[in-house]
Order: sequence, then C-alpha cells, then structure tokens
Amino acid sequence: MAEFDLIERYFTFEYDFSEDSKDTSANSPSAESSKKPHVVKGIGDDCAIFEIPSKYQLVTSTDTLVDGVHFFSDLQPELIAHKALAANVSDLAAMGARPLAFTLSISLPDVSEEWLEGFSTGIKRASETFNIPLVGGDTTQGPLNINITAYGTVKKGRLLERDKAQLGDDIWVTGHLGEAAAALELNQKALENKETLSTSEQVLWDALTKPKPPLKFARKLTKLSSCGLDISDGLAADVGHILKKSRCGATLNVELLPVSDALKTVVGSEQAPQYALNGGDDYQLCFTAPQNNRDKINKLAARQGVKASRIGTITDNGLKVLLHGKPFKSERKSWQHFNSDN
Ligand code: TPS
Repeated sequence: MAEFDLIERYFTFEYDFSEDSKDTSANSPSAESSKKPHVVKGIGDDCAIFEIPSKYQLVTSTDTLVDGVHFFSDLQPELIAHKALAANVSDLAAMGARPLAFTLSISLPDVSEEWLEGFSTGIKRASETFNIPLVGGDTTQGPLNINITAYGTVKKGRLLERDKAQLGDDIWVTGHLGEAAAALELNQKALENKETLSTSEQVLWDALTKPKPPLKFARKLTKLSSCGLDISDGLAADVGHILKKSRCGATLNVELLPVSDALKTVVGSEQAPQYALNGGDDYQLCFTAPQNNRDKINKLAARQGVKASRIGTITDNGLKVLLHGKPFKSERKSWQHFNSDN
C-alpha cells in the first residue's frame, strides 16, 4: 500500500469531541471558540494551522517510543497506540496545558493491515479520550518506532514549571505509583497467558498499558500551584529535576507514598515503596504548592475524582528520603536511557 493511501485509510479521522473541547476540534471554529486557541486546518495540507489568541501561549513536547525500549512489539497495537499518545499528553498535563493537537510519525517494518487497523483504532480512541486531534504526520518503512509531538496551550502565566518550587512548599503526587514498573516484570506472563493474571496483576497491567494522565486536574491546579512535572523516570529521579531547576532540596516521606493494594498484593508491602519511589512509567503528576493551599488542593482532587497525596516538603538543600523519620535505602534505580543497569 502506498504511503498516501495508508495515511488516508488509517490516519484520517472524523472526530466527535465532547462539549468541553469543541474549541480544540479540527472542525471550523464557532464565533465563541475563535477567541480560544484552535486548529484552523488539520490533515490535508503541507502544514496544520493553529490560531493562538494573544492571551495564550503554545507549548509543545515530543517523545519517541521504541520497540523493546518503551514497549514490546507483540503488545496489542491498540495498547501501543494508547501508551504512545498518553506518554505525550502527560507532558501537556505536566505543564497544566490544554491539549490542542498532535502529530504522529511512525516507522513500520512492513504493512500489516491487521496491525495498522488496531493501531489506528487505538490512536483514534486515545485522541478522543484526551480530546486532542491528530493534525499531521509521516509514515516510513523501518524498525518499529513511534514519534508523537503534542501541542497544547496555556493562559499566559497559568502553568506548571520545574523551576518554581519554593522553600516550605508541600510536595504532592497524583494517583498510585509503582504499578507500571511492577507490571513490566509481569510482562511475559501477561503476553503469553493473559487469562492467568490475577485481579491485582490486571490492575498493574492496566497501569502500564493504559495510563491516563490527569489533564483536567492539572489545568485547574495552575490556580493553586506553579511547579510540577510528570513522573516517567521514577518519582525520586523526577523530583530531582525539580530540585535542580528550582535550586532547592526536598524531604520525601516513604510512608506517605500512594501504593495500591494491588501493588502490595503482587510485590509485598515491604517492596511496594521501592517500586513507588523508583519505578517509572507512572505518568502521574508530581507538583509542589504552598502549605496554605492544602484544603483547596484536596477539594479540587475530590471534585476531579483524582487521588492526590502529600508526600513531602521542599527544603533548602539535598534530597532526603525517610521512612518514619529514618533514612530509607533505595534498592532500585530510576529509569535512565543509555544506562546498562535498566
Ligand atoms: C519494554 N521504561 C522505558 S522508558 C521509561 C521507562 C520507565 C522512562 C521514560 O522514557 N522496557 C519496556 N517497556 C517499558 N515501558 C520500560 C522498559 C520502562 P522517556 O524518557 O523516553 O520518556
């Protein structure tokens, strides 16, 4: 099948976005939405065109997913597609941005119509889940590799940045941590014999393959926090990025880390915090906020149906990881590319 036919057949979607995101749809904008950022032209020309009114800013992030590094190619193509888009919109959530559009460049070893059908279904579904239209891309032949560039918008000054932590801020995380990393260890079992997964194992497997970054919560959070990022390499490493950029330190309290019953059941209560601290692939948010905002953050989280846990404090220097006040010894390493220990 020629490249043009492939794009026409598998990557040209009619979108049906919810009311909340009409302003981000690729369809012609209404008078009301024209005051908000929107896509003027999606797939079909040499470039997509965005309208960004002056009180907004465009944010963008790109991520490549490689076979064997970010996923195994025998995973269902629907799930590979979901994960690829989720990992990218997670960066939009990390800035408190509203999704605007994404491009997809994919390199495929060969054209399997069945695989493409599944991948296309997964991309369409995920783009509806995250309210973000596909506006362009490229297809080439080569080793399986998926690159997505996501675009989002923020109102000027209303965003989460890594360099904005302040001394005395609380450190928070969303969701449960460590499940995806534990699921990776189940991978072979899950792929070979799915029906034998226990209920708890299935929870972990879903966390690995179907992450749902808390986009709306993150956007609303920009009223209560200016500092955050998404957890992809592992909590300790990602908190480290905040500390470096904000030139500060932190204390993390291991007993406060949100570990699920499912994780405790599968890896044991003692090991669970090790996964939460250094697991990676969580695609949850870590943010800091003044202590005065505790109640408001808890209320926002409850309204959005998001779990938010206060896990530590910003200090002036160094990262301390404590379990009930005593130093906690990490047995795992956070994720690092180019590191042979992964
Ligand atoms: C097959 N993993 C890969 S990249 C990454 C993590 C935790 C960090 C974020 O990457 N092996 C397989 N699948 C996986 N998901 C992992 C390992 C774990 P990036 O910095 O590229 O966004």
